[in-house]
Amino acid sequence: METVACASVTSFATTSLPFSFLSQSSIINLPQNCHKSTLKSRSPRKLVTCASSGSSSGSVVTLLDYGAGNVRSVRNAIRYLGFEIEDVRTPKDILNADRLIFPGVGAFASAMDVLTKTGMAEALCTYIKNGRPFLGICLGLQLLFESSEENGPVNGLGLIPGVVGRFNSSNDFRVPHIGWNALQVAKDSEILDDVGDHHVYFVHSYRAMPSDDNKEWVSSTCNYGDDFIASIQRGNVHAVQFHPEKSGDVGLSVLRRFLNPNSRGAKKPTQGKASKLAKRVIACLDVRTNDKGDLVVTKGDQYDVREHTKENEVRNLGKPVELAGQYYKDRADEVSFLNITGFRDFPLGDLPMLQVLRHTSENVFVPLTVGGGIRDFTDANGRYYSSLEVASEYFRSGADKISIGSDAVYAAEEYIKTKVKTGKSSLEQISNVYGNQAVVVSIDPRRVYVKGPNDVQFKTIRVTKPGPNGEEYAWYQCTVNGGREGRPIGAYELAKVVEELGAGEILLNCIDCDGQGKGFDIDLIKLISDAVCIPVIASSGAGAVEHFSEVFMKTNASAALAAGIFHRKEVPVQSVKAHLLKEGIEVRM
Ligand code: 1PR
Repeated sequence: METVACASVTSFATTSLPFSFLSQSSIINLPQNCHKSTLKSRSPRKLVTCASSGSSSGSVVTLLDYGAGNVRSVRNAIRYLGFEIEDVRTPKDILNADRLIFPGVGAFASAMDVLTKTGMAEALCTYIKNGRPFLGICLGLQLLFESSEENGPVNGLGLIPGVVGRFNSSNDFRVPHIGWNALQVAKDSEILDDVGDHHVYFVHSYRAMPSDDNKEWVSSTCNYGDDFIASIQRGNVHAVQFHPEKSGDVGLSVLRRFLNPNSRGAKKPTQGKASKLAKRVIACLDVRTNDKGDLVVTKGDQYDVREHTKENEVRNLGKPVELAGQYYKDRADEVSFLNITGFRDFPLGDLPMLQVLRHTSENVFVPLTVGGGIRDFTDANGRYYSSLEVASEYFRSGADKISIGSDAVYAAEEYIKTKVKTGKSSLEQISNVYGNQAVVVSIDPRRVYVKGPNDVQFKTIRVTKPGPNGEEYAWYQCTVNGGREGRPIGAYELAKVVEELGAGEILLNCIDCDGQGKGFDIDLIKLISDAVCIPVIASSGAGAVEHFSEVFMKTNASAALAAGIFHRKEVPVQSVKAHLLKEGIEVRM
């Protein structure tokens, strides 16, 4: 049994004197006034302390989920590690926790609002000042600081000096910062012992910066344009900007070391060589119901997913949950599910797809994206569902990002016509509530050759390989409904507009290349990845490991996605990564 010293502390944030609190292992001084970052004095204030024997329920962890978004992944990871979860319902539950995890989700201002109104903010401050075992994740780290510029300035809990600011998207650094990056460990913090030189998964647009005022807190930094704070630790109080629950086995070990300090084993020897943001390799599962009614992973040739046989059945390449689990083991950096008939079937009626997400997220600890059918919908009974409700259900079922196809095309067309941001499109609504890092726009363009650059009103490019009639130019026409209908908008125009409307990432397919195995459409990927400041995922056409190095060397793509070669087991994810590493392209191993 652990012995916990608890401190009864007088009110928070009213005087400018700093005070101290006792933790299990140390006395920590904190600035008492949350808004005075200039405080330098560290003279300890008298505390009334009482010894208590705590942590009788060793396998229970208290989770602070204030209902703003998806914390399913954190729950799944905790359960996977063999711990039970007790949810915080009242501020008292925080004060009584033996071990508290706070996976902050959503926007800074709304989180602070909820915490303040419910009395949780005060309880959190008391809990943390008492040095009780705490792990904040992502926004759960940022909220500990004095304030944030996100839709602000907005005051935070004020426990750590510093302001949370937005990444600067100049200097070629794409915002949001999405992907697997390296840590520079500043001080021994047992929960990071297995991270070593491995990559961990980040997804955020705001970050806290290290300074003289907060250096006692900083346990690691990460470089993305600037050095920002990747984790903090003082005594039992930990917080991480990255997502341990999405960082594969390394991330699970961070959680394990926090949850079970008594079993912290020896530091594992460092094997990785992480130094910067890695290029991502993504496995994509196109999912649909086949003619027998089973949900299967399928794969098309230029979006045609039917076998060319007498039966003309839907090609069946396996079961979604099994394949996703396999790709996780193979070290895919993300897994995407595209519900390819979502445009005609209402996804909330498509419960098997939600089940797929629920089951996958129980054992797959890398980011999961789901797309297909995200739009407003009125069912047969006249019940209206907003796209936000559809997306929320996907998030609740375990998705980390949702991907919008057809509906984003309609929204972009409308915006180009009216020049008015209504805030009502699915893209805007979901991005406003969940943040743009949670919204991918999937583009399904088809190459259209033209003779000259001015033959169409859309952006054309000089193609590397001329068209069938010797055409030297092409534009990329967006399609909807799984490539069935061409629209009067180009991929370039769409990409620019959806970035403005709140997309955090672009999944760039190409119908011409899909399933062909002849390589990515480098012309298209270069065009789009040079046009926007958000990350672009190159998709369609991978047939060999060399196609991955080609796309990363010749374009600014942040990730490359493939389907057919992985499903048919022609090229395993690991071989792609080994090849990229050999070519000097940093990947997560
Ligand atoms: O329009 O919001 O309902 O979303 C539908 C989603 O389903 C879109 O993301 C769209 O790309 C996808 N989709 C629709 N029909 C198909 C089809 O194949 N008939 N799949 C489809 C698109 C494209 C890729 C594929 C790569 C890599 N799949 O993601 O996985 O091309 O394949 P490869 O490596 O084998 O070449 P909405």
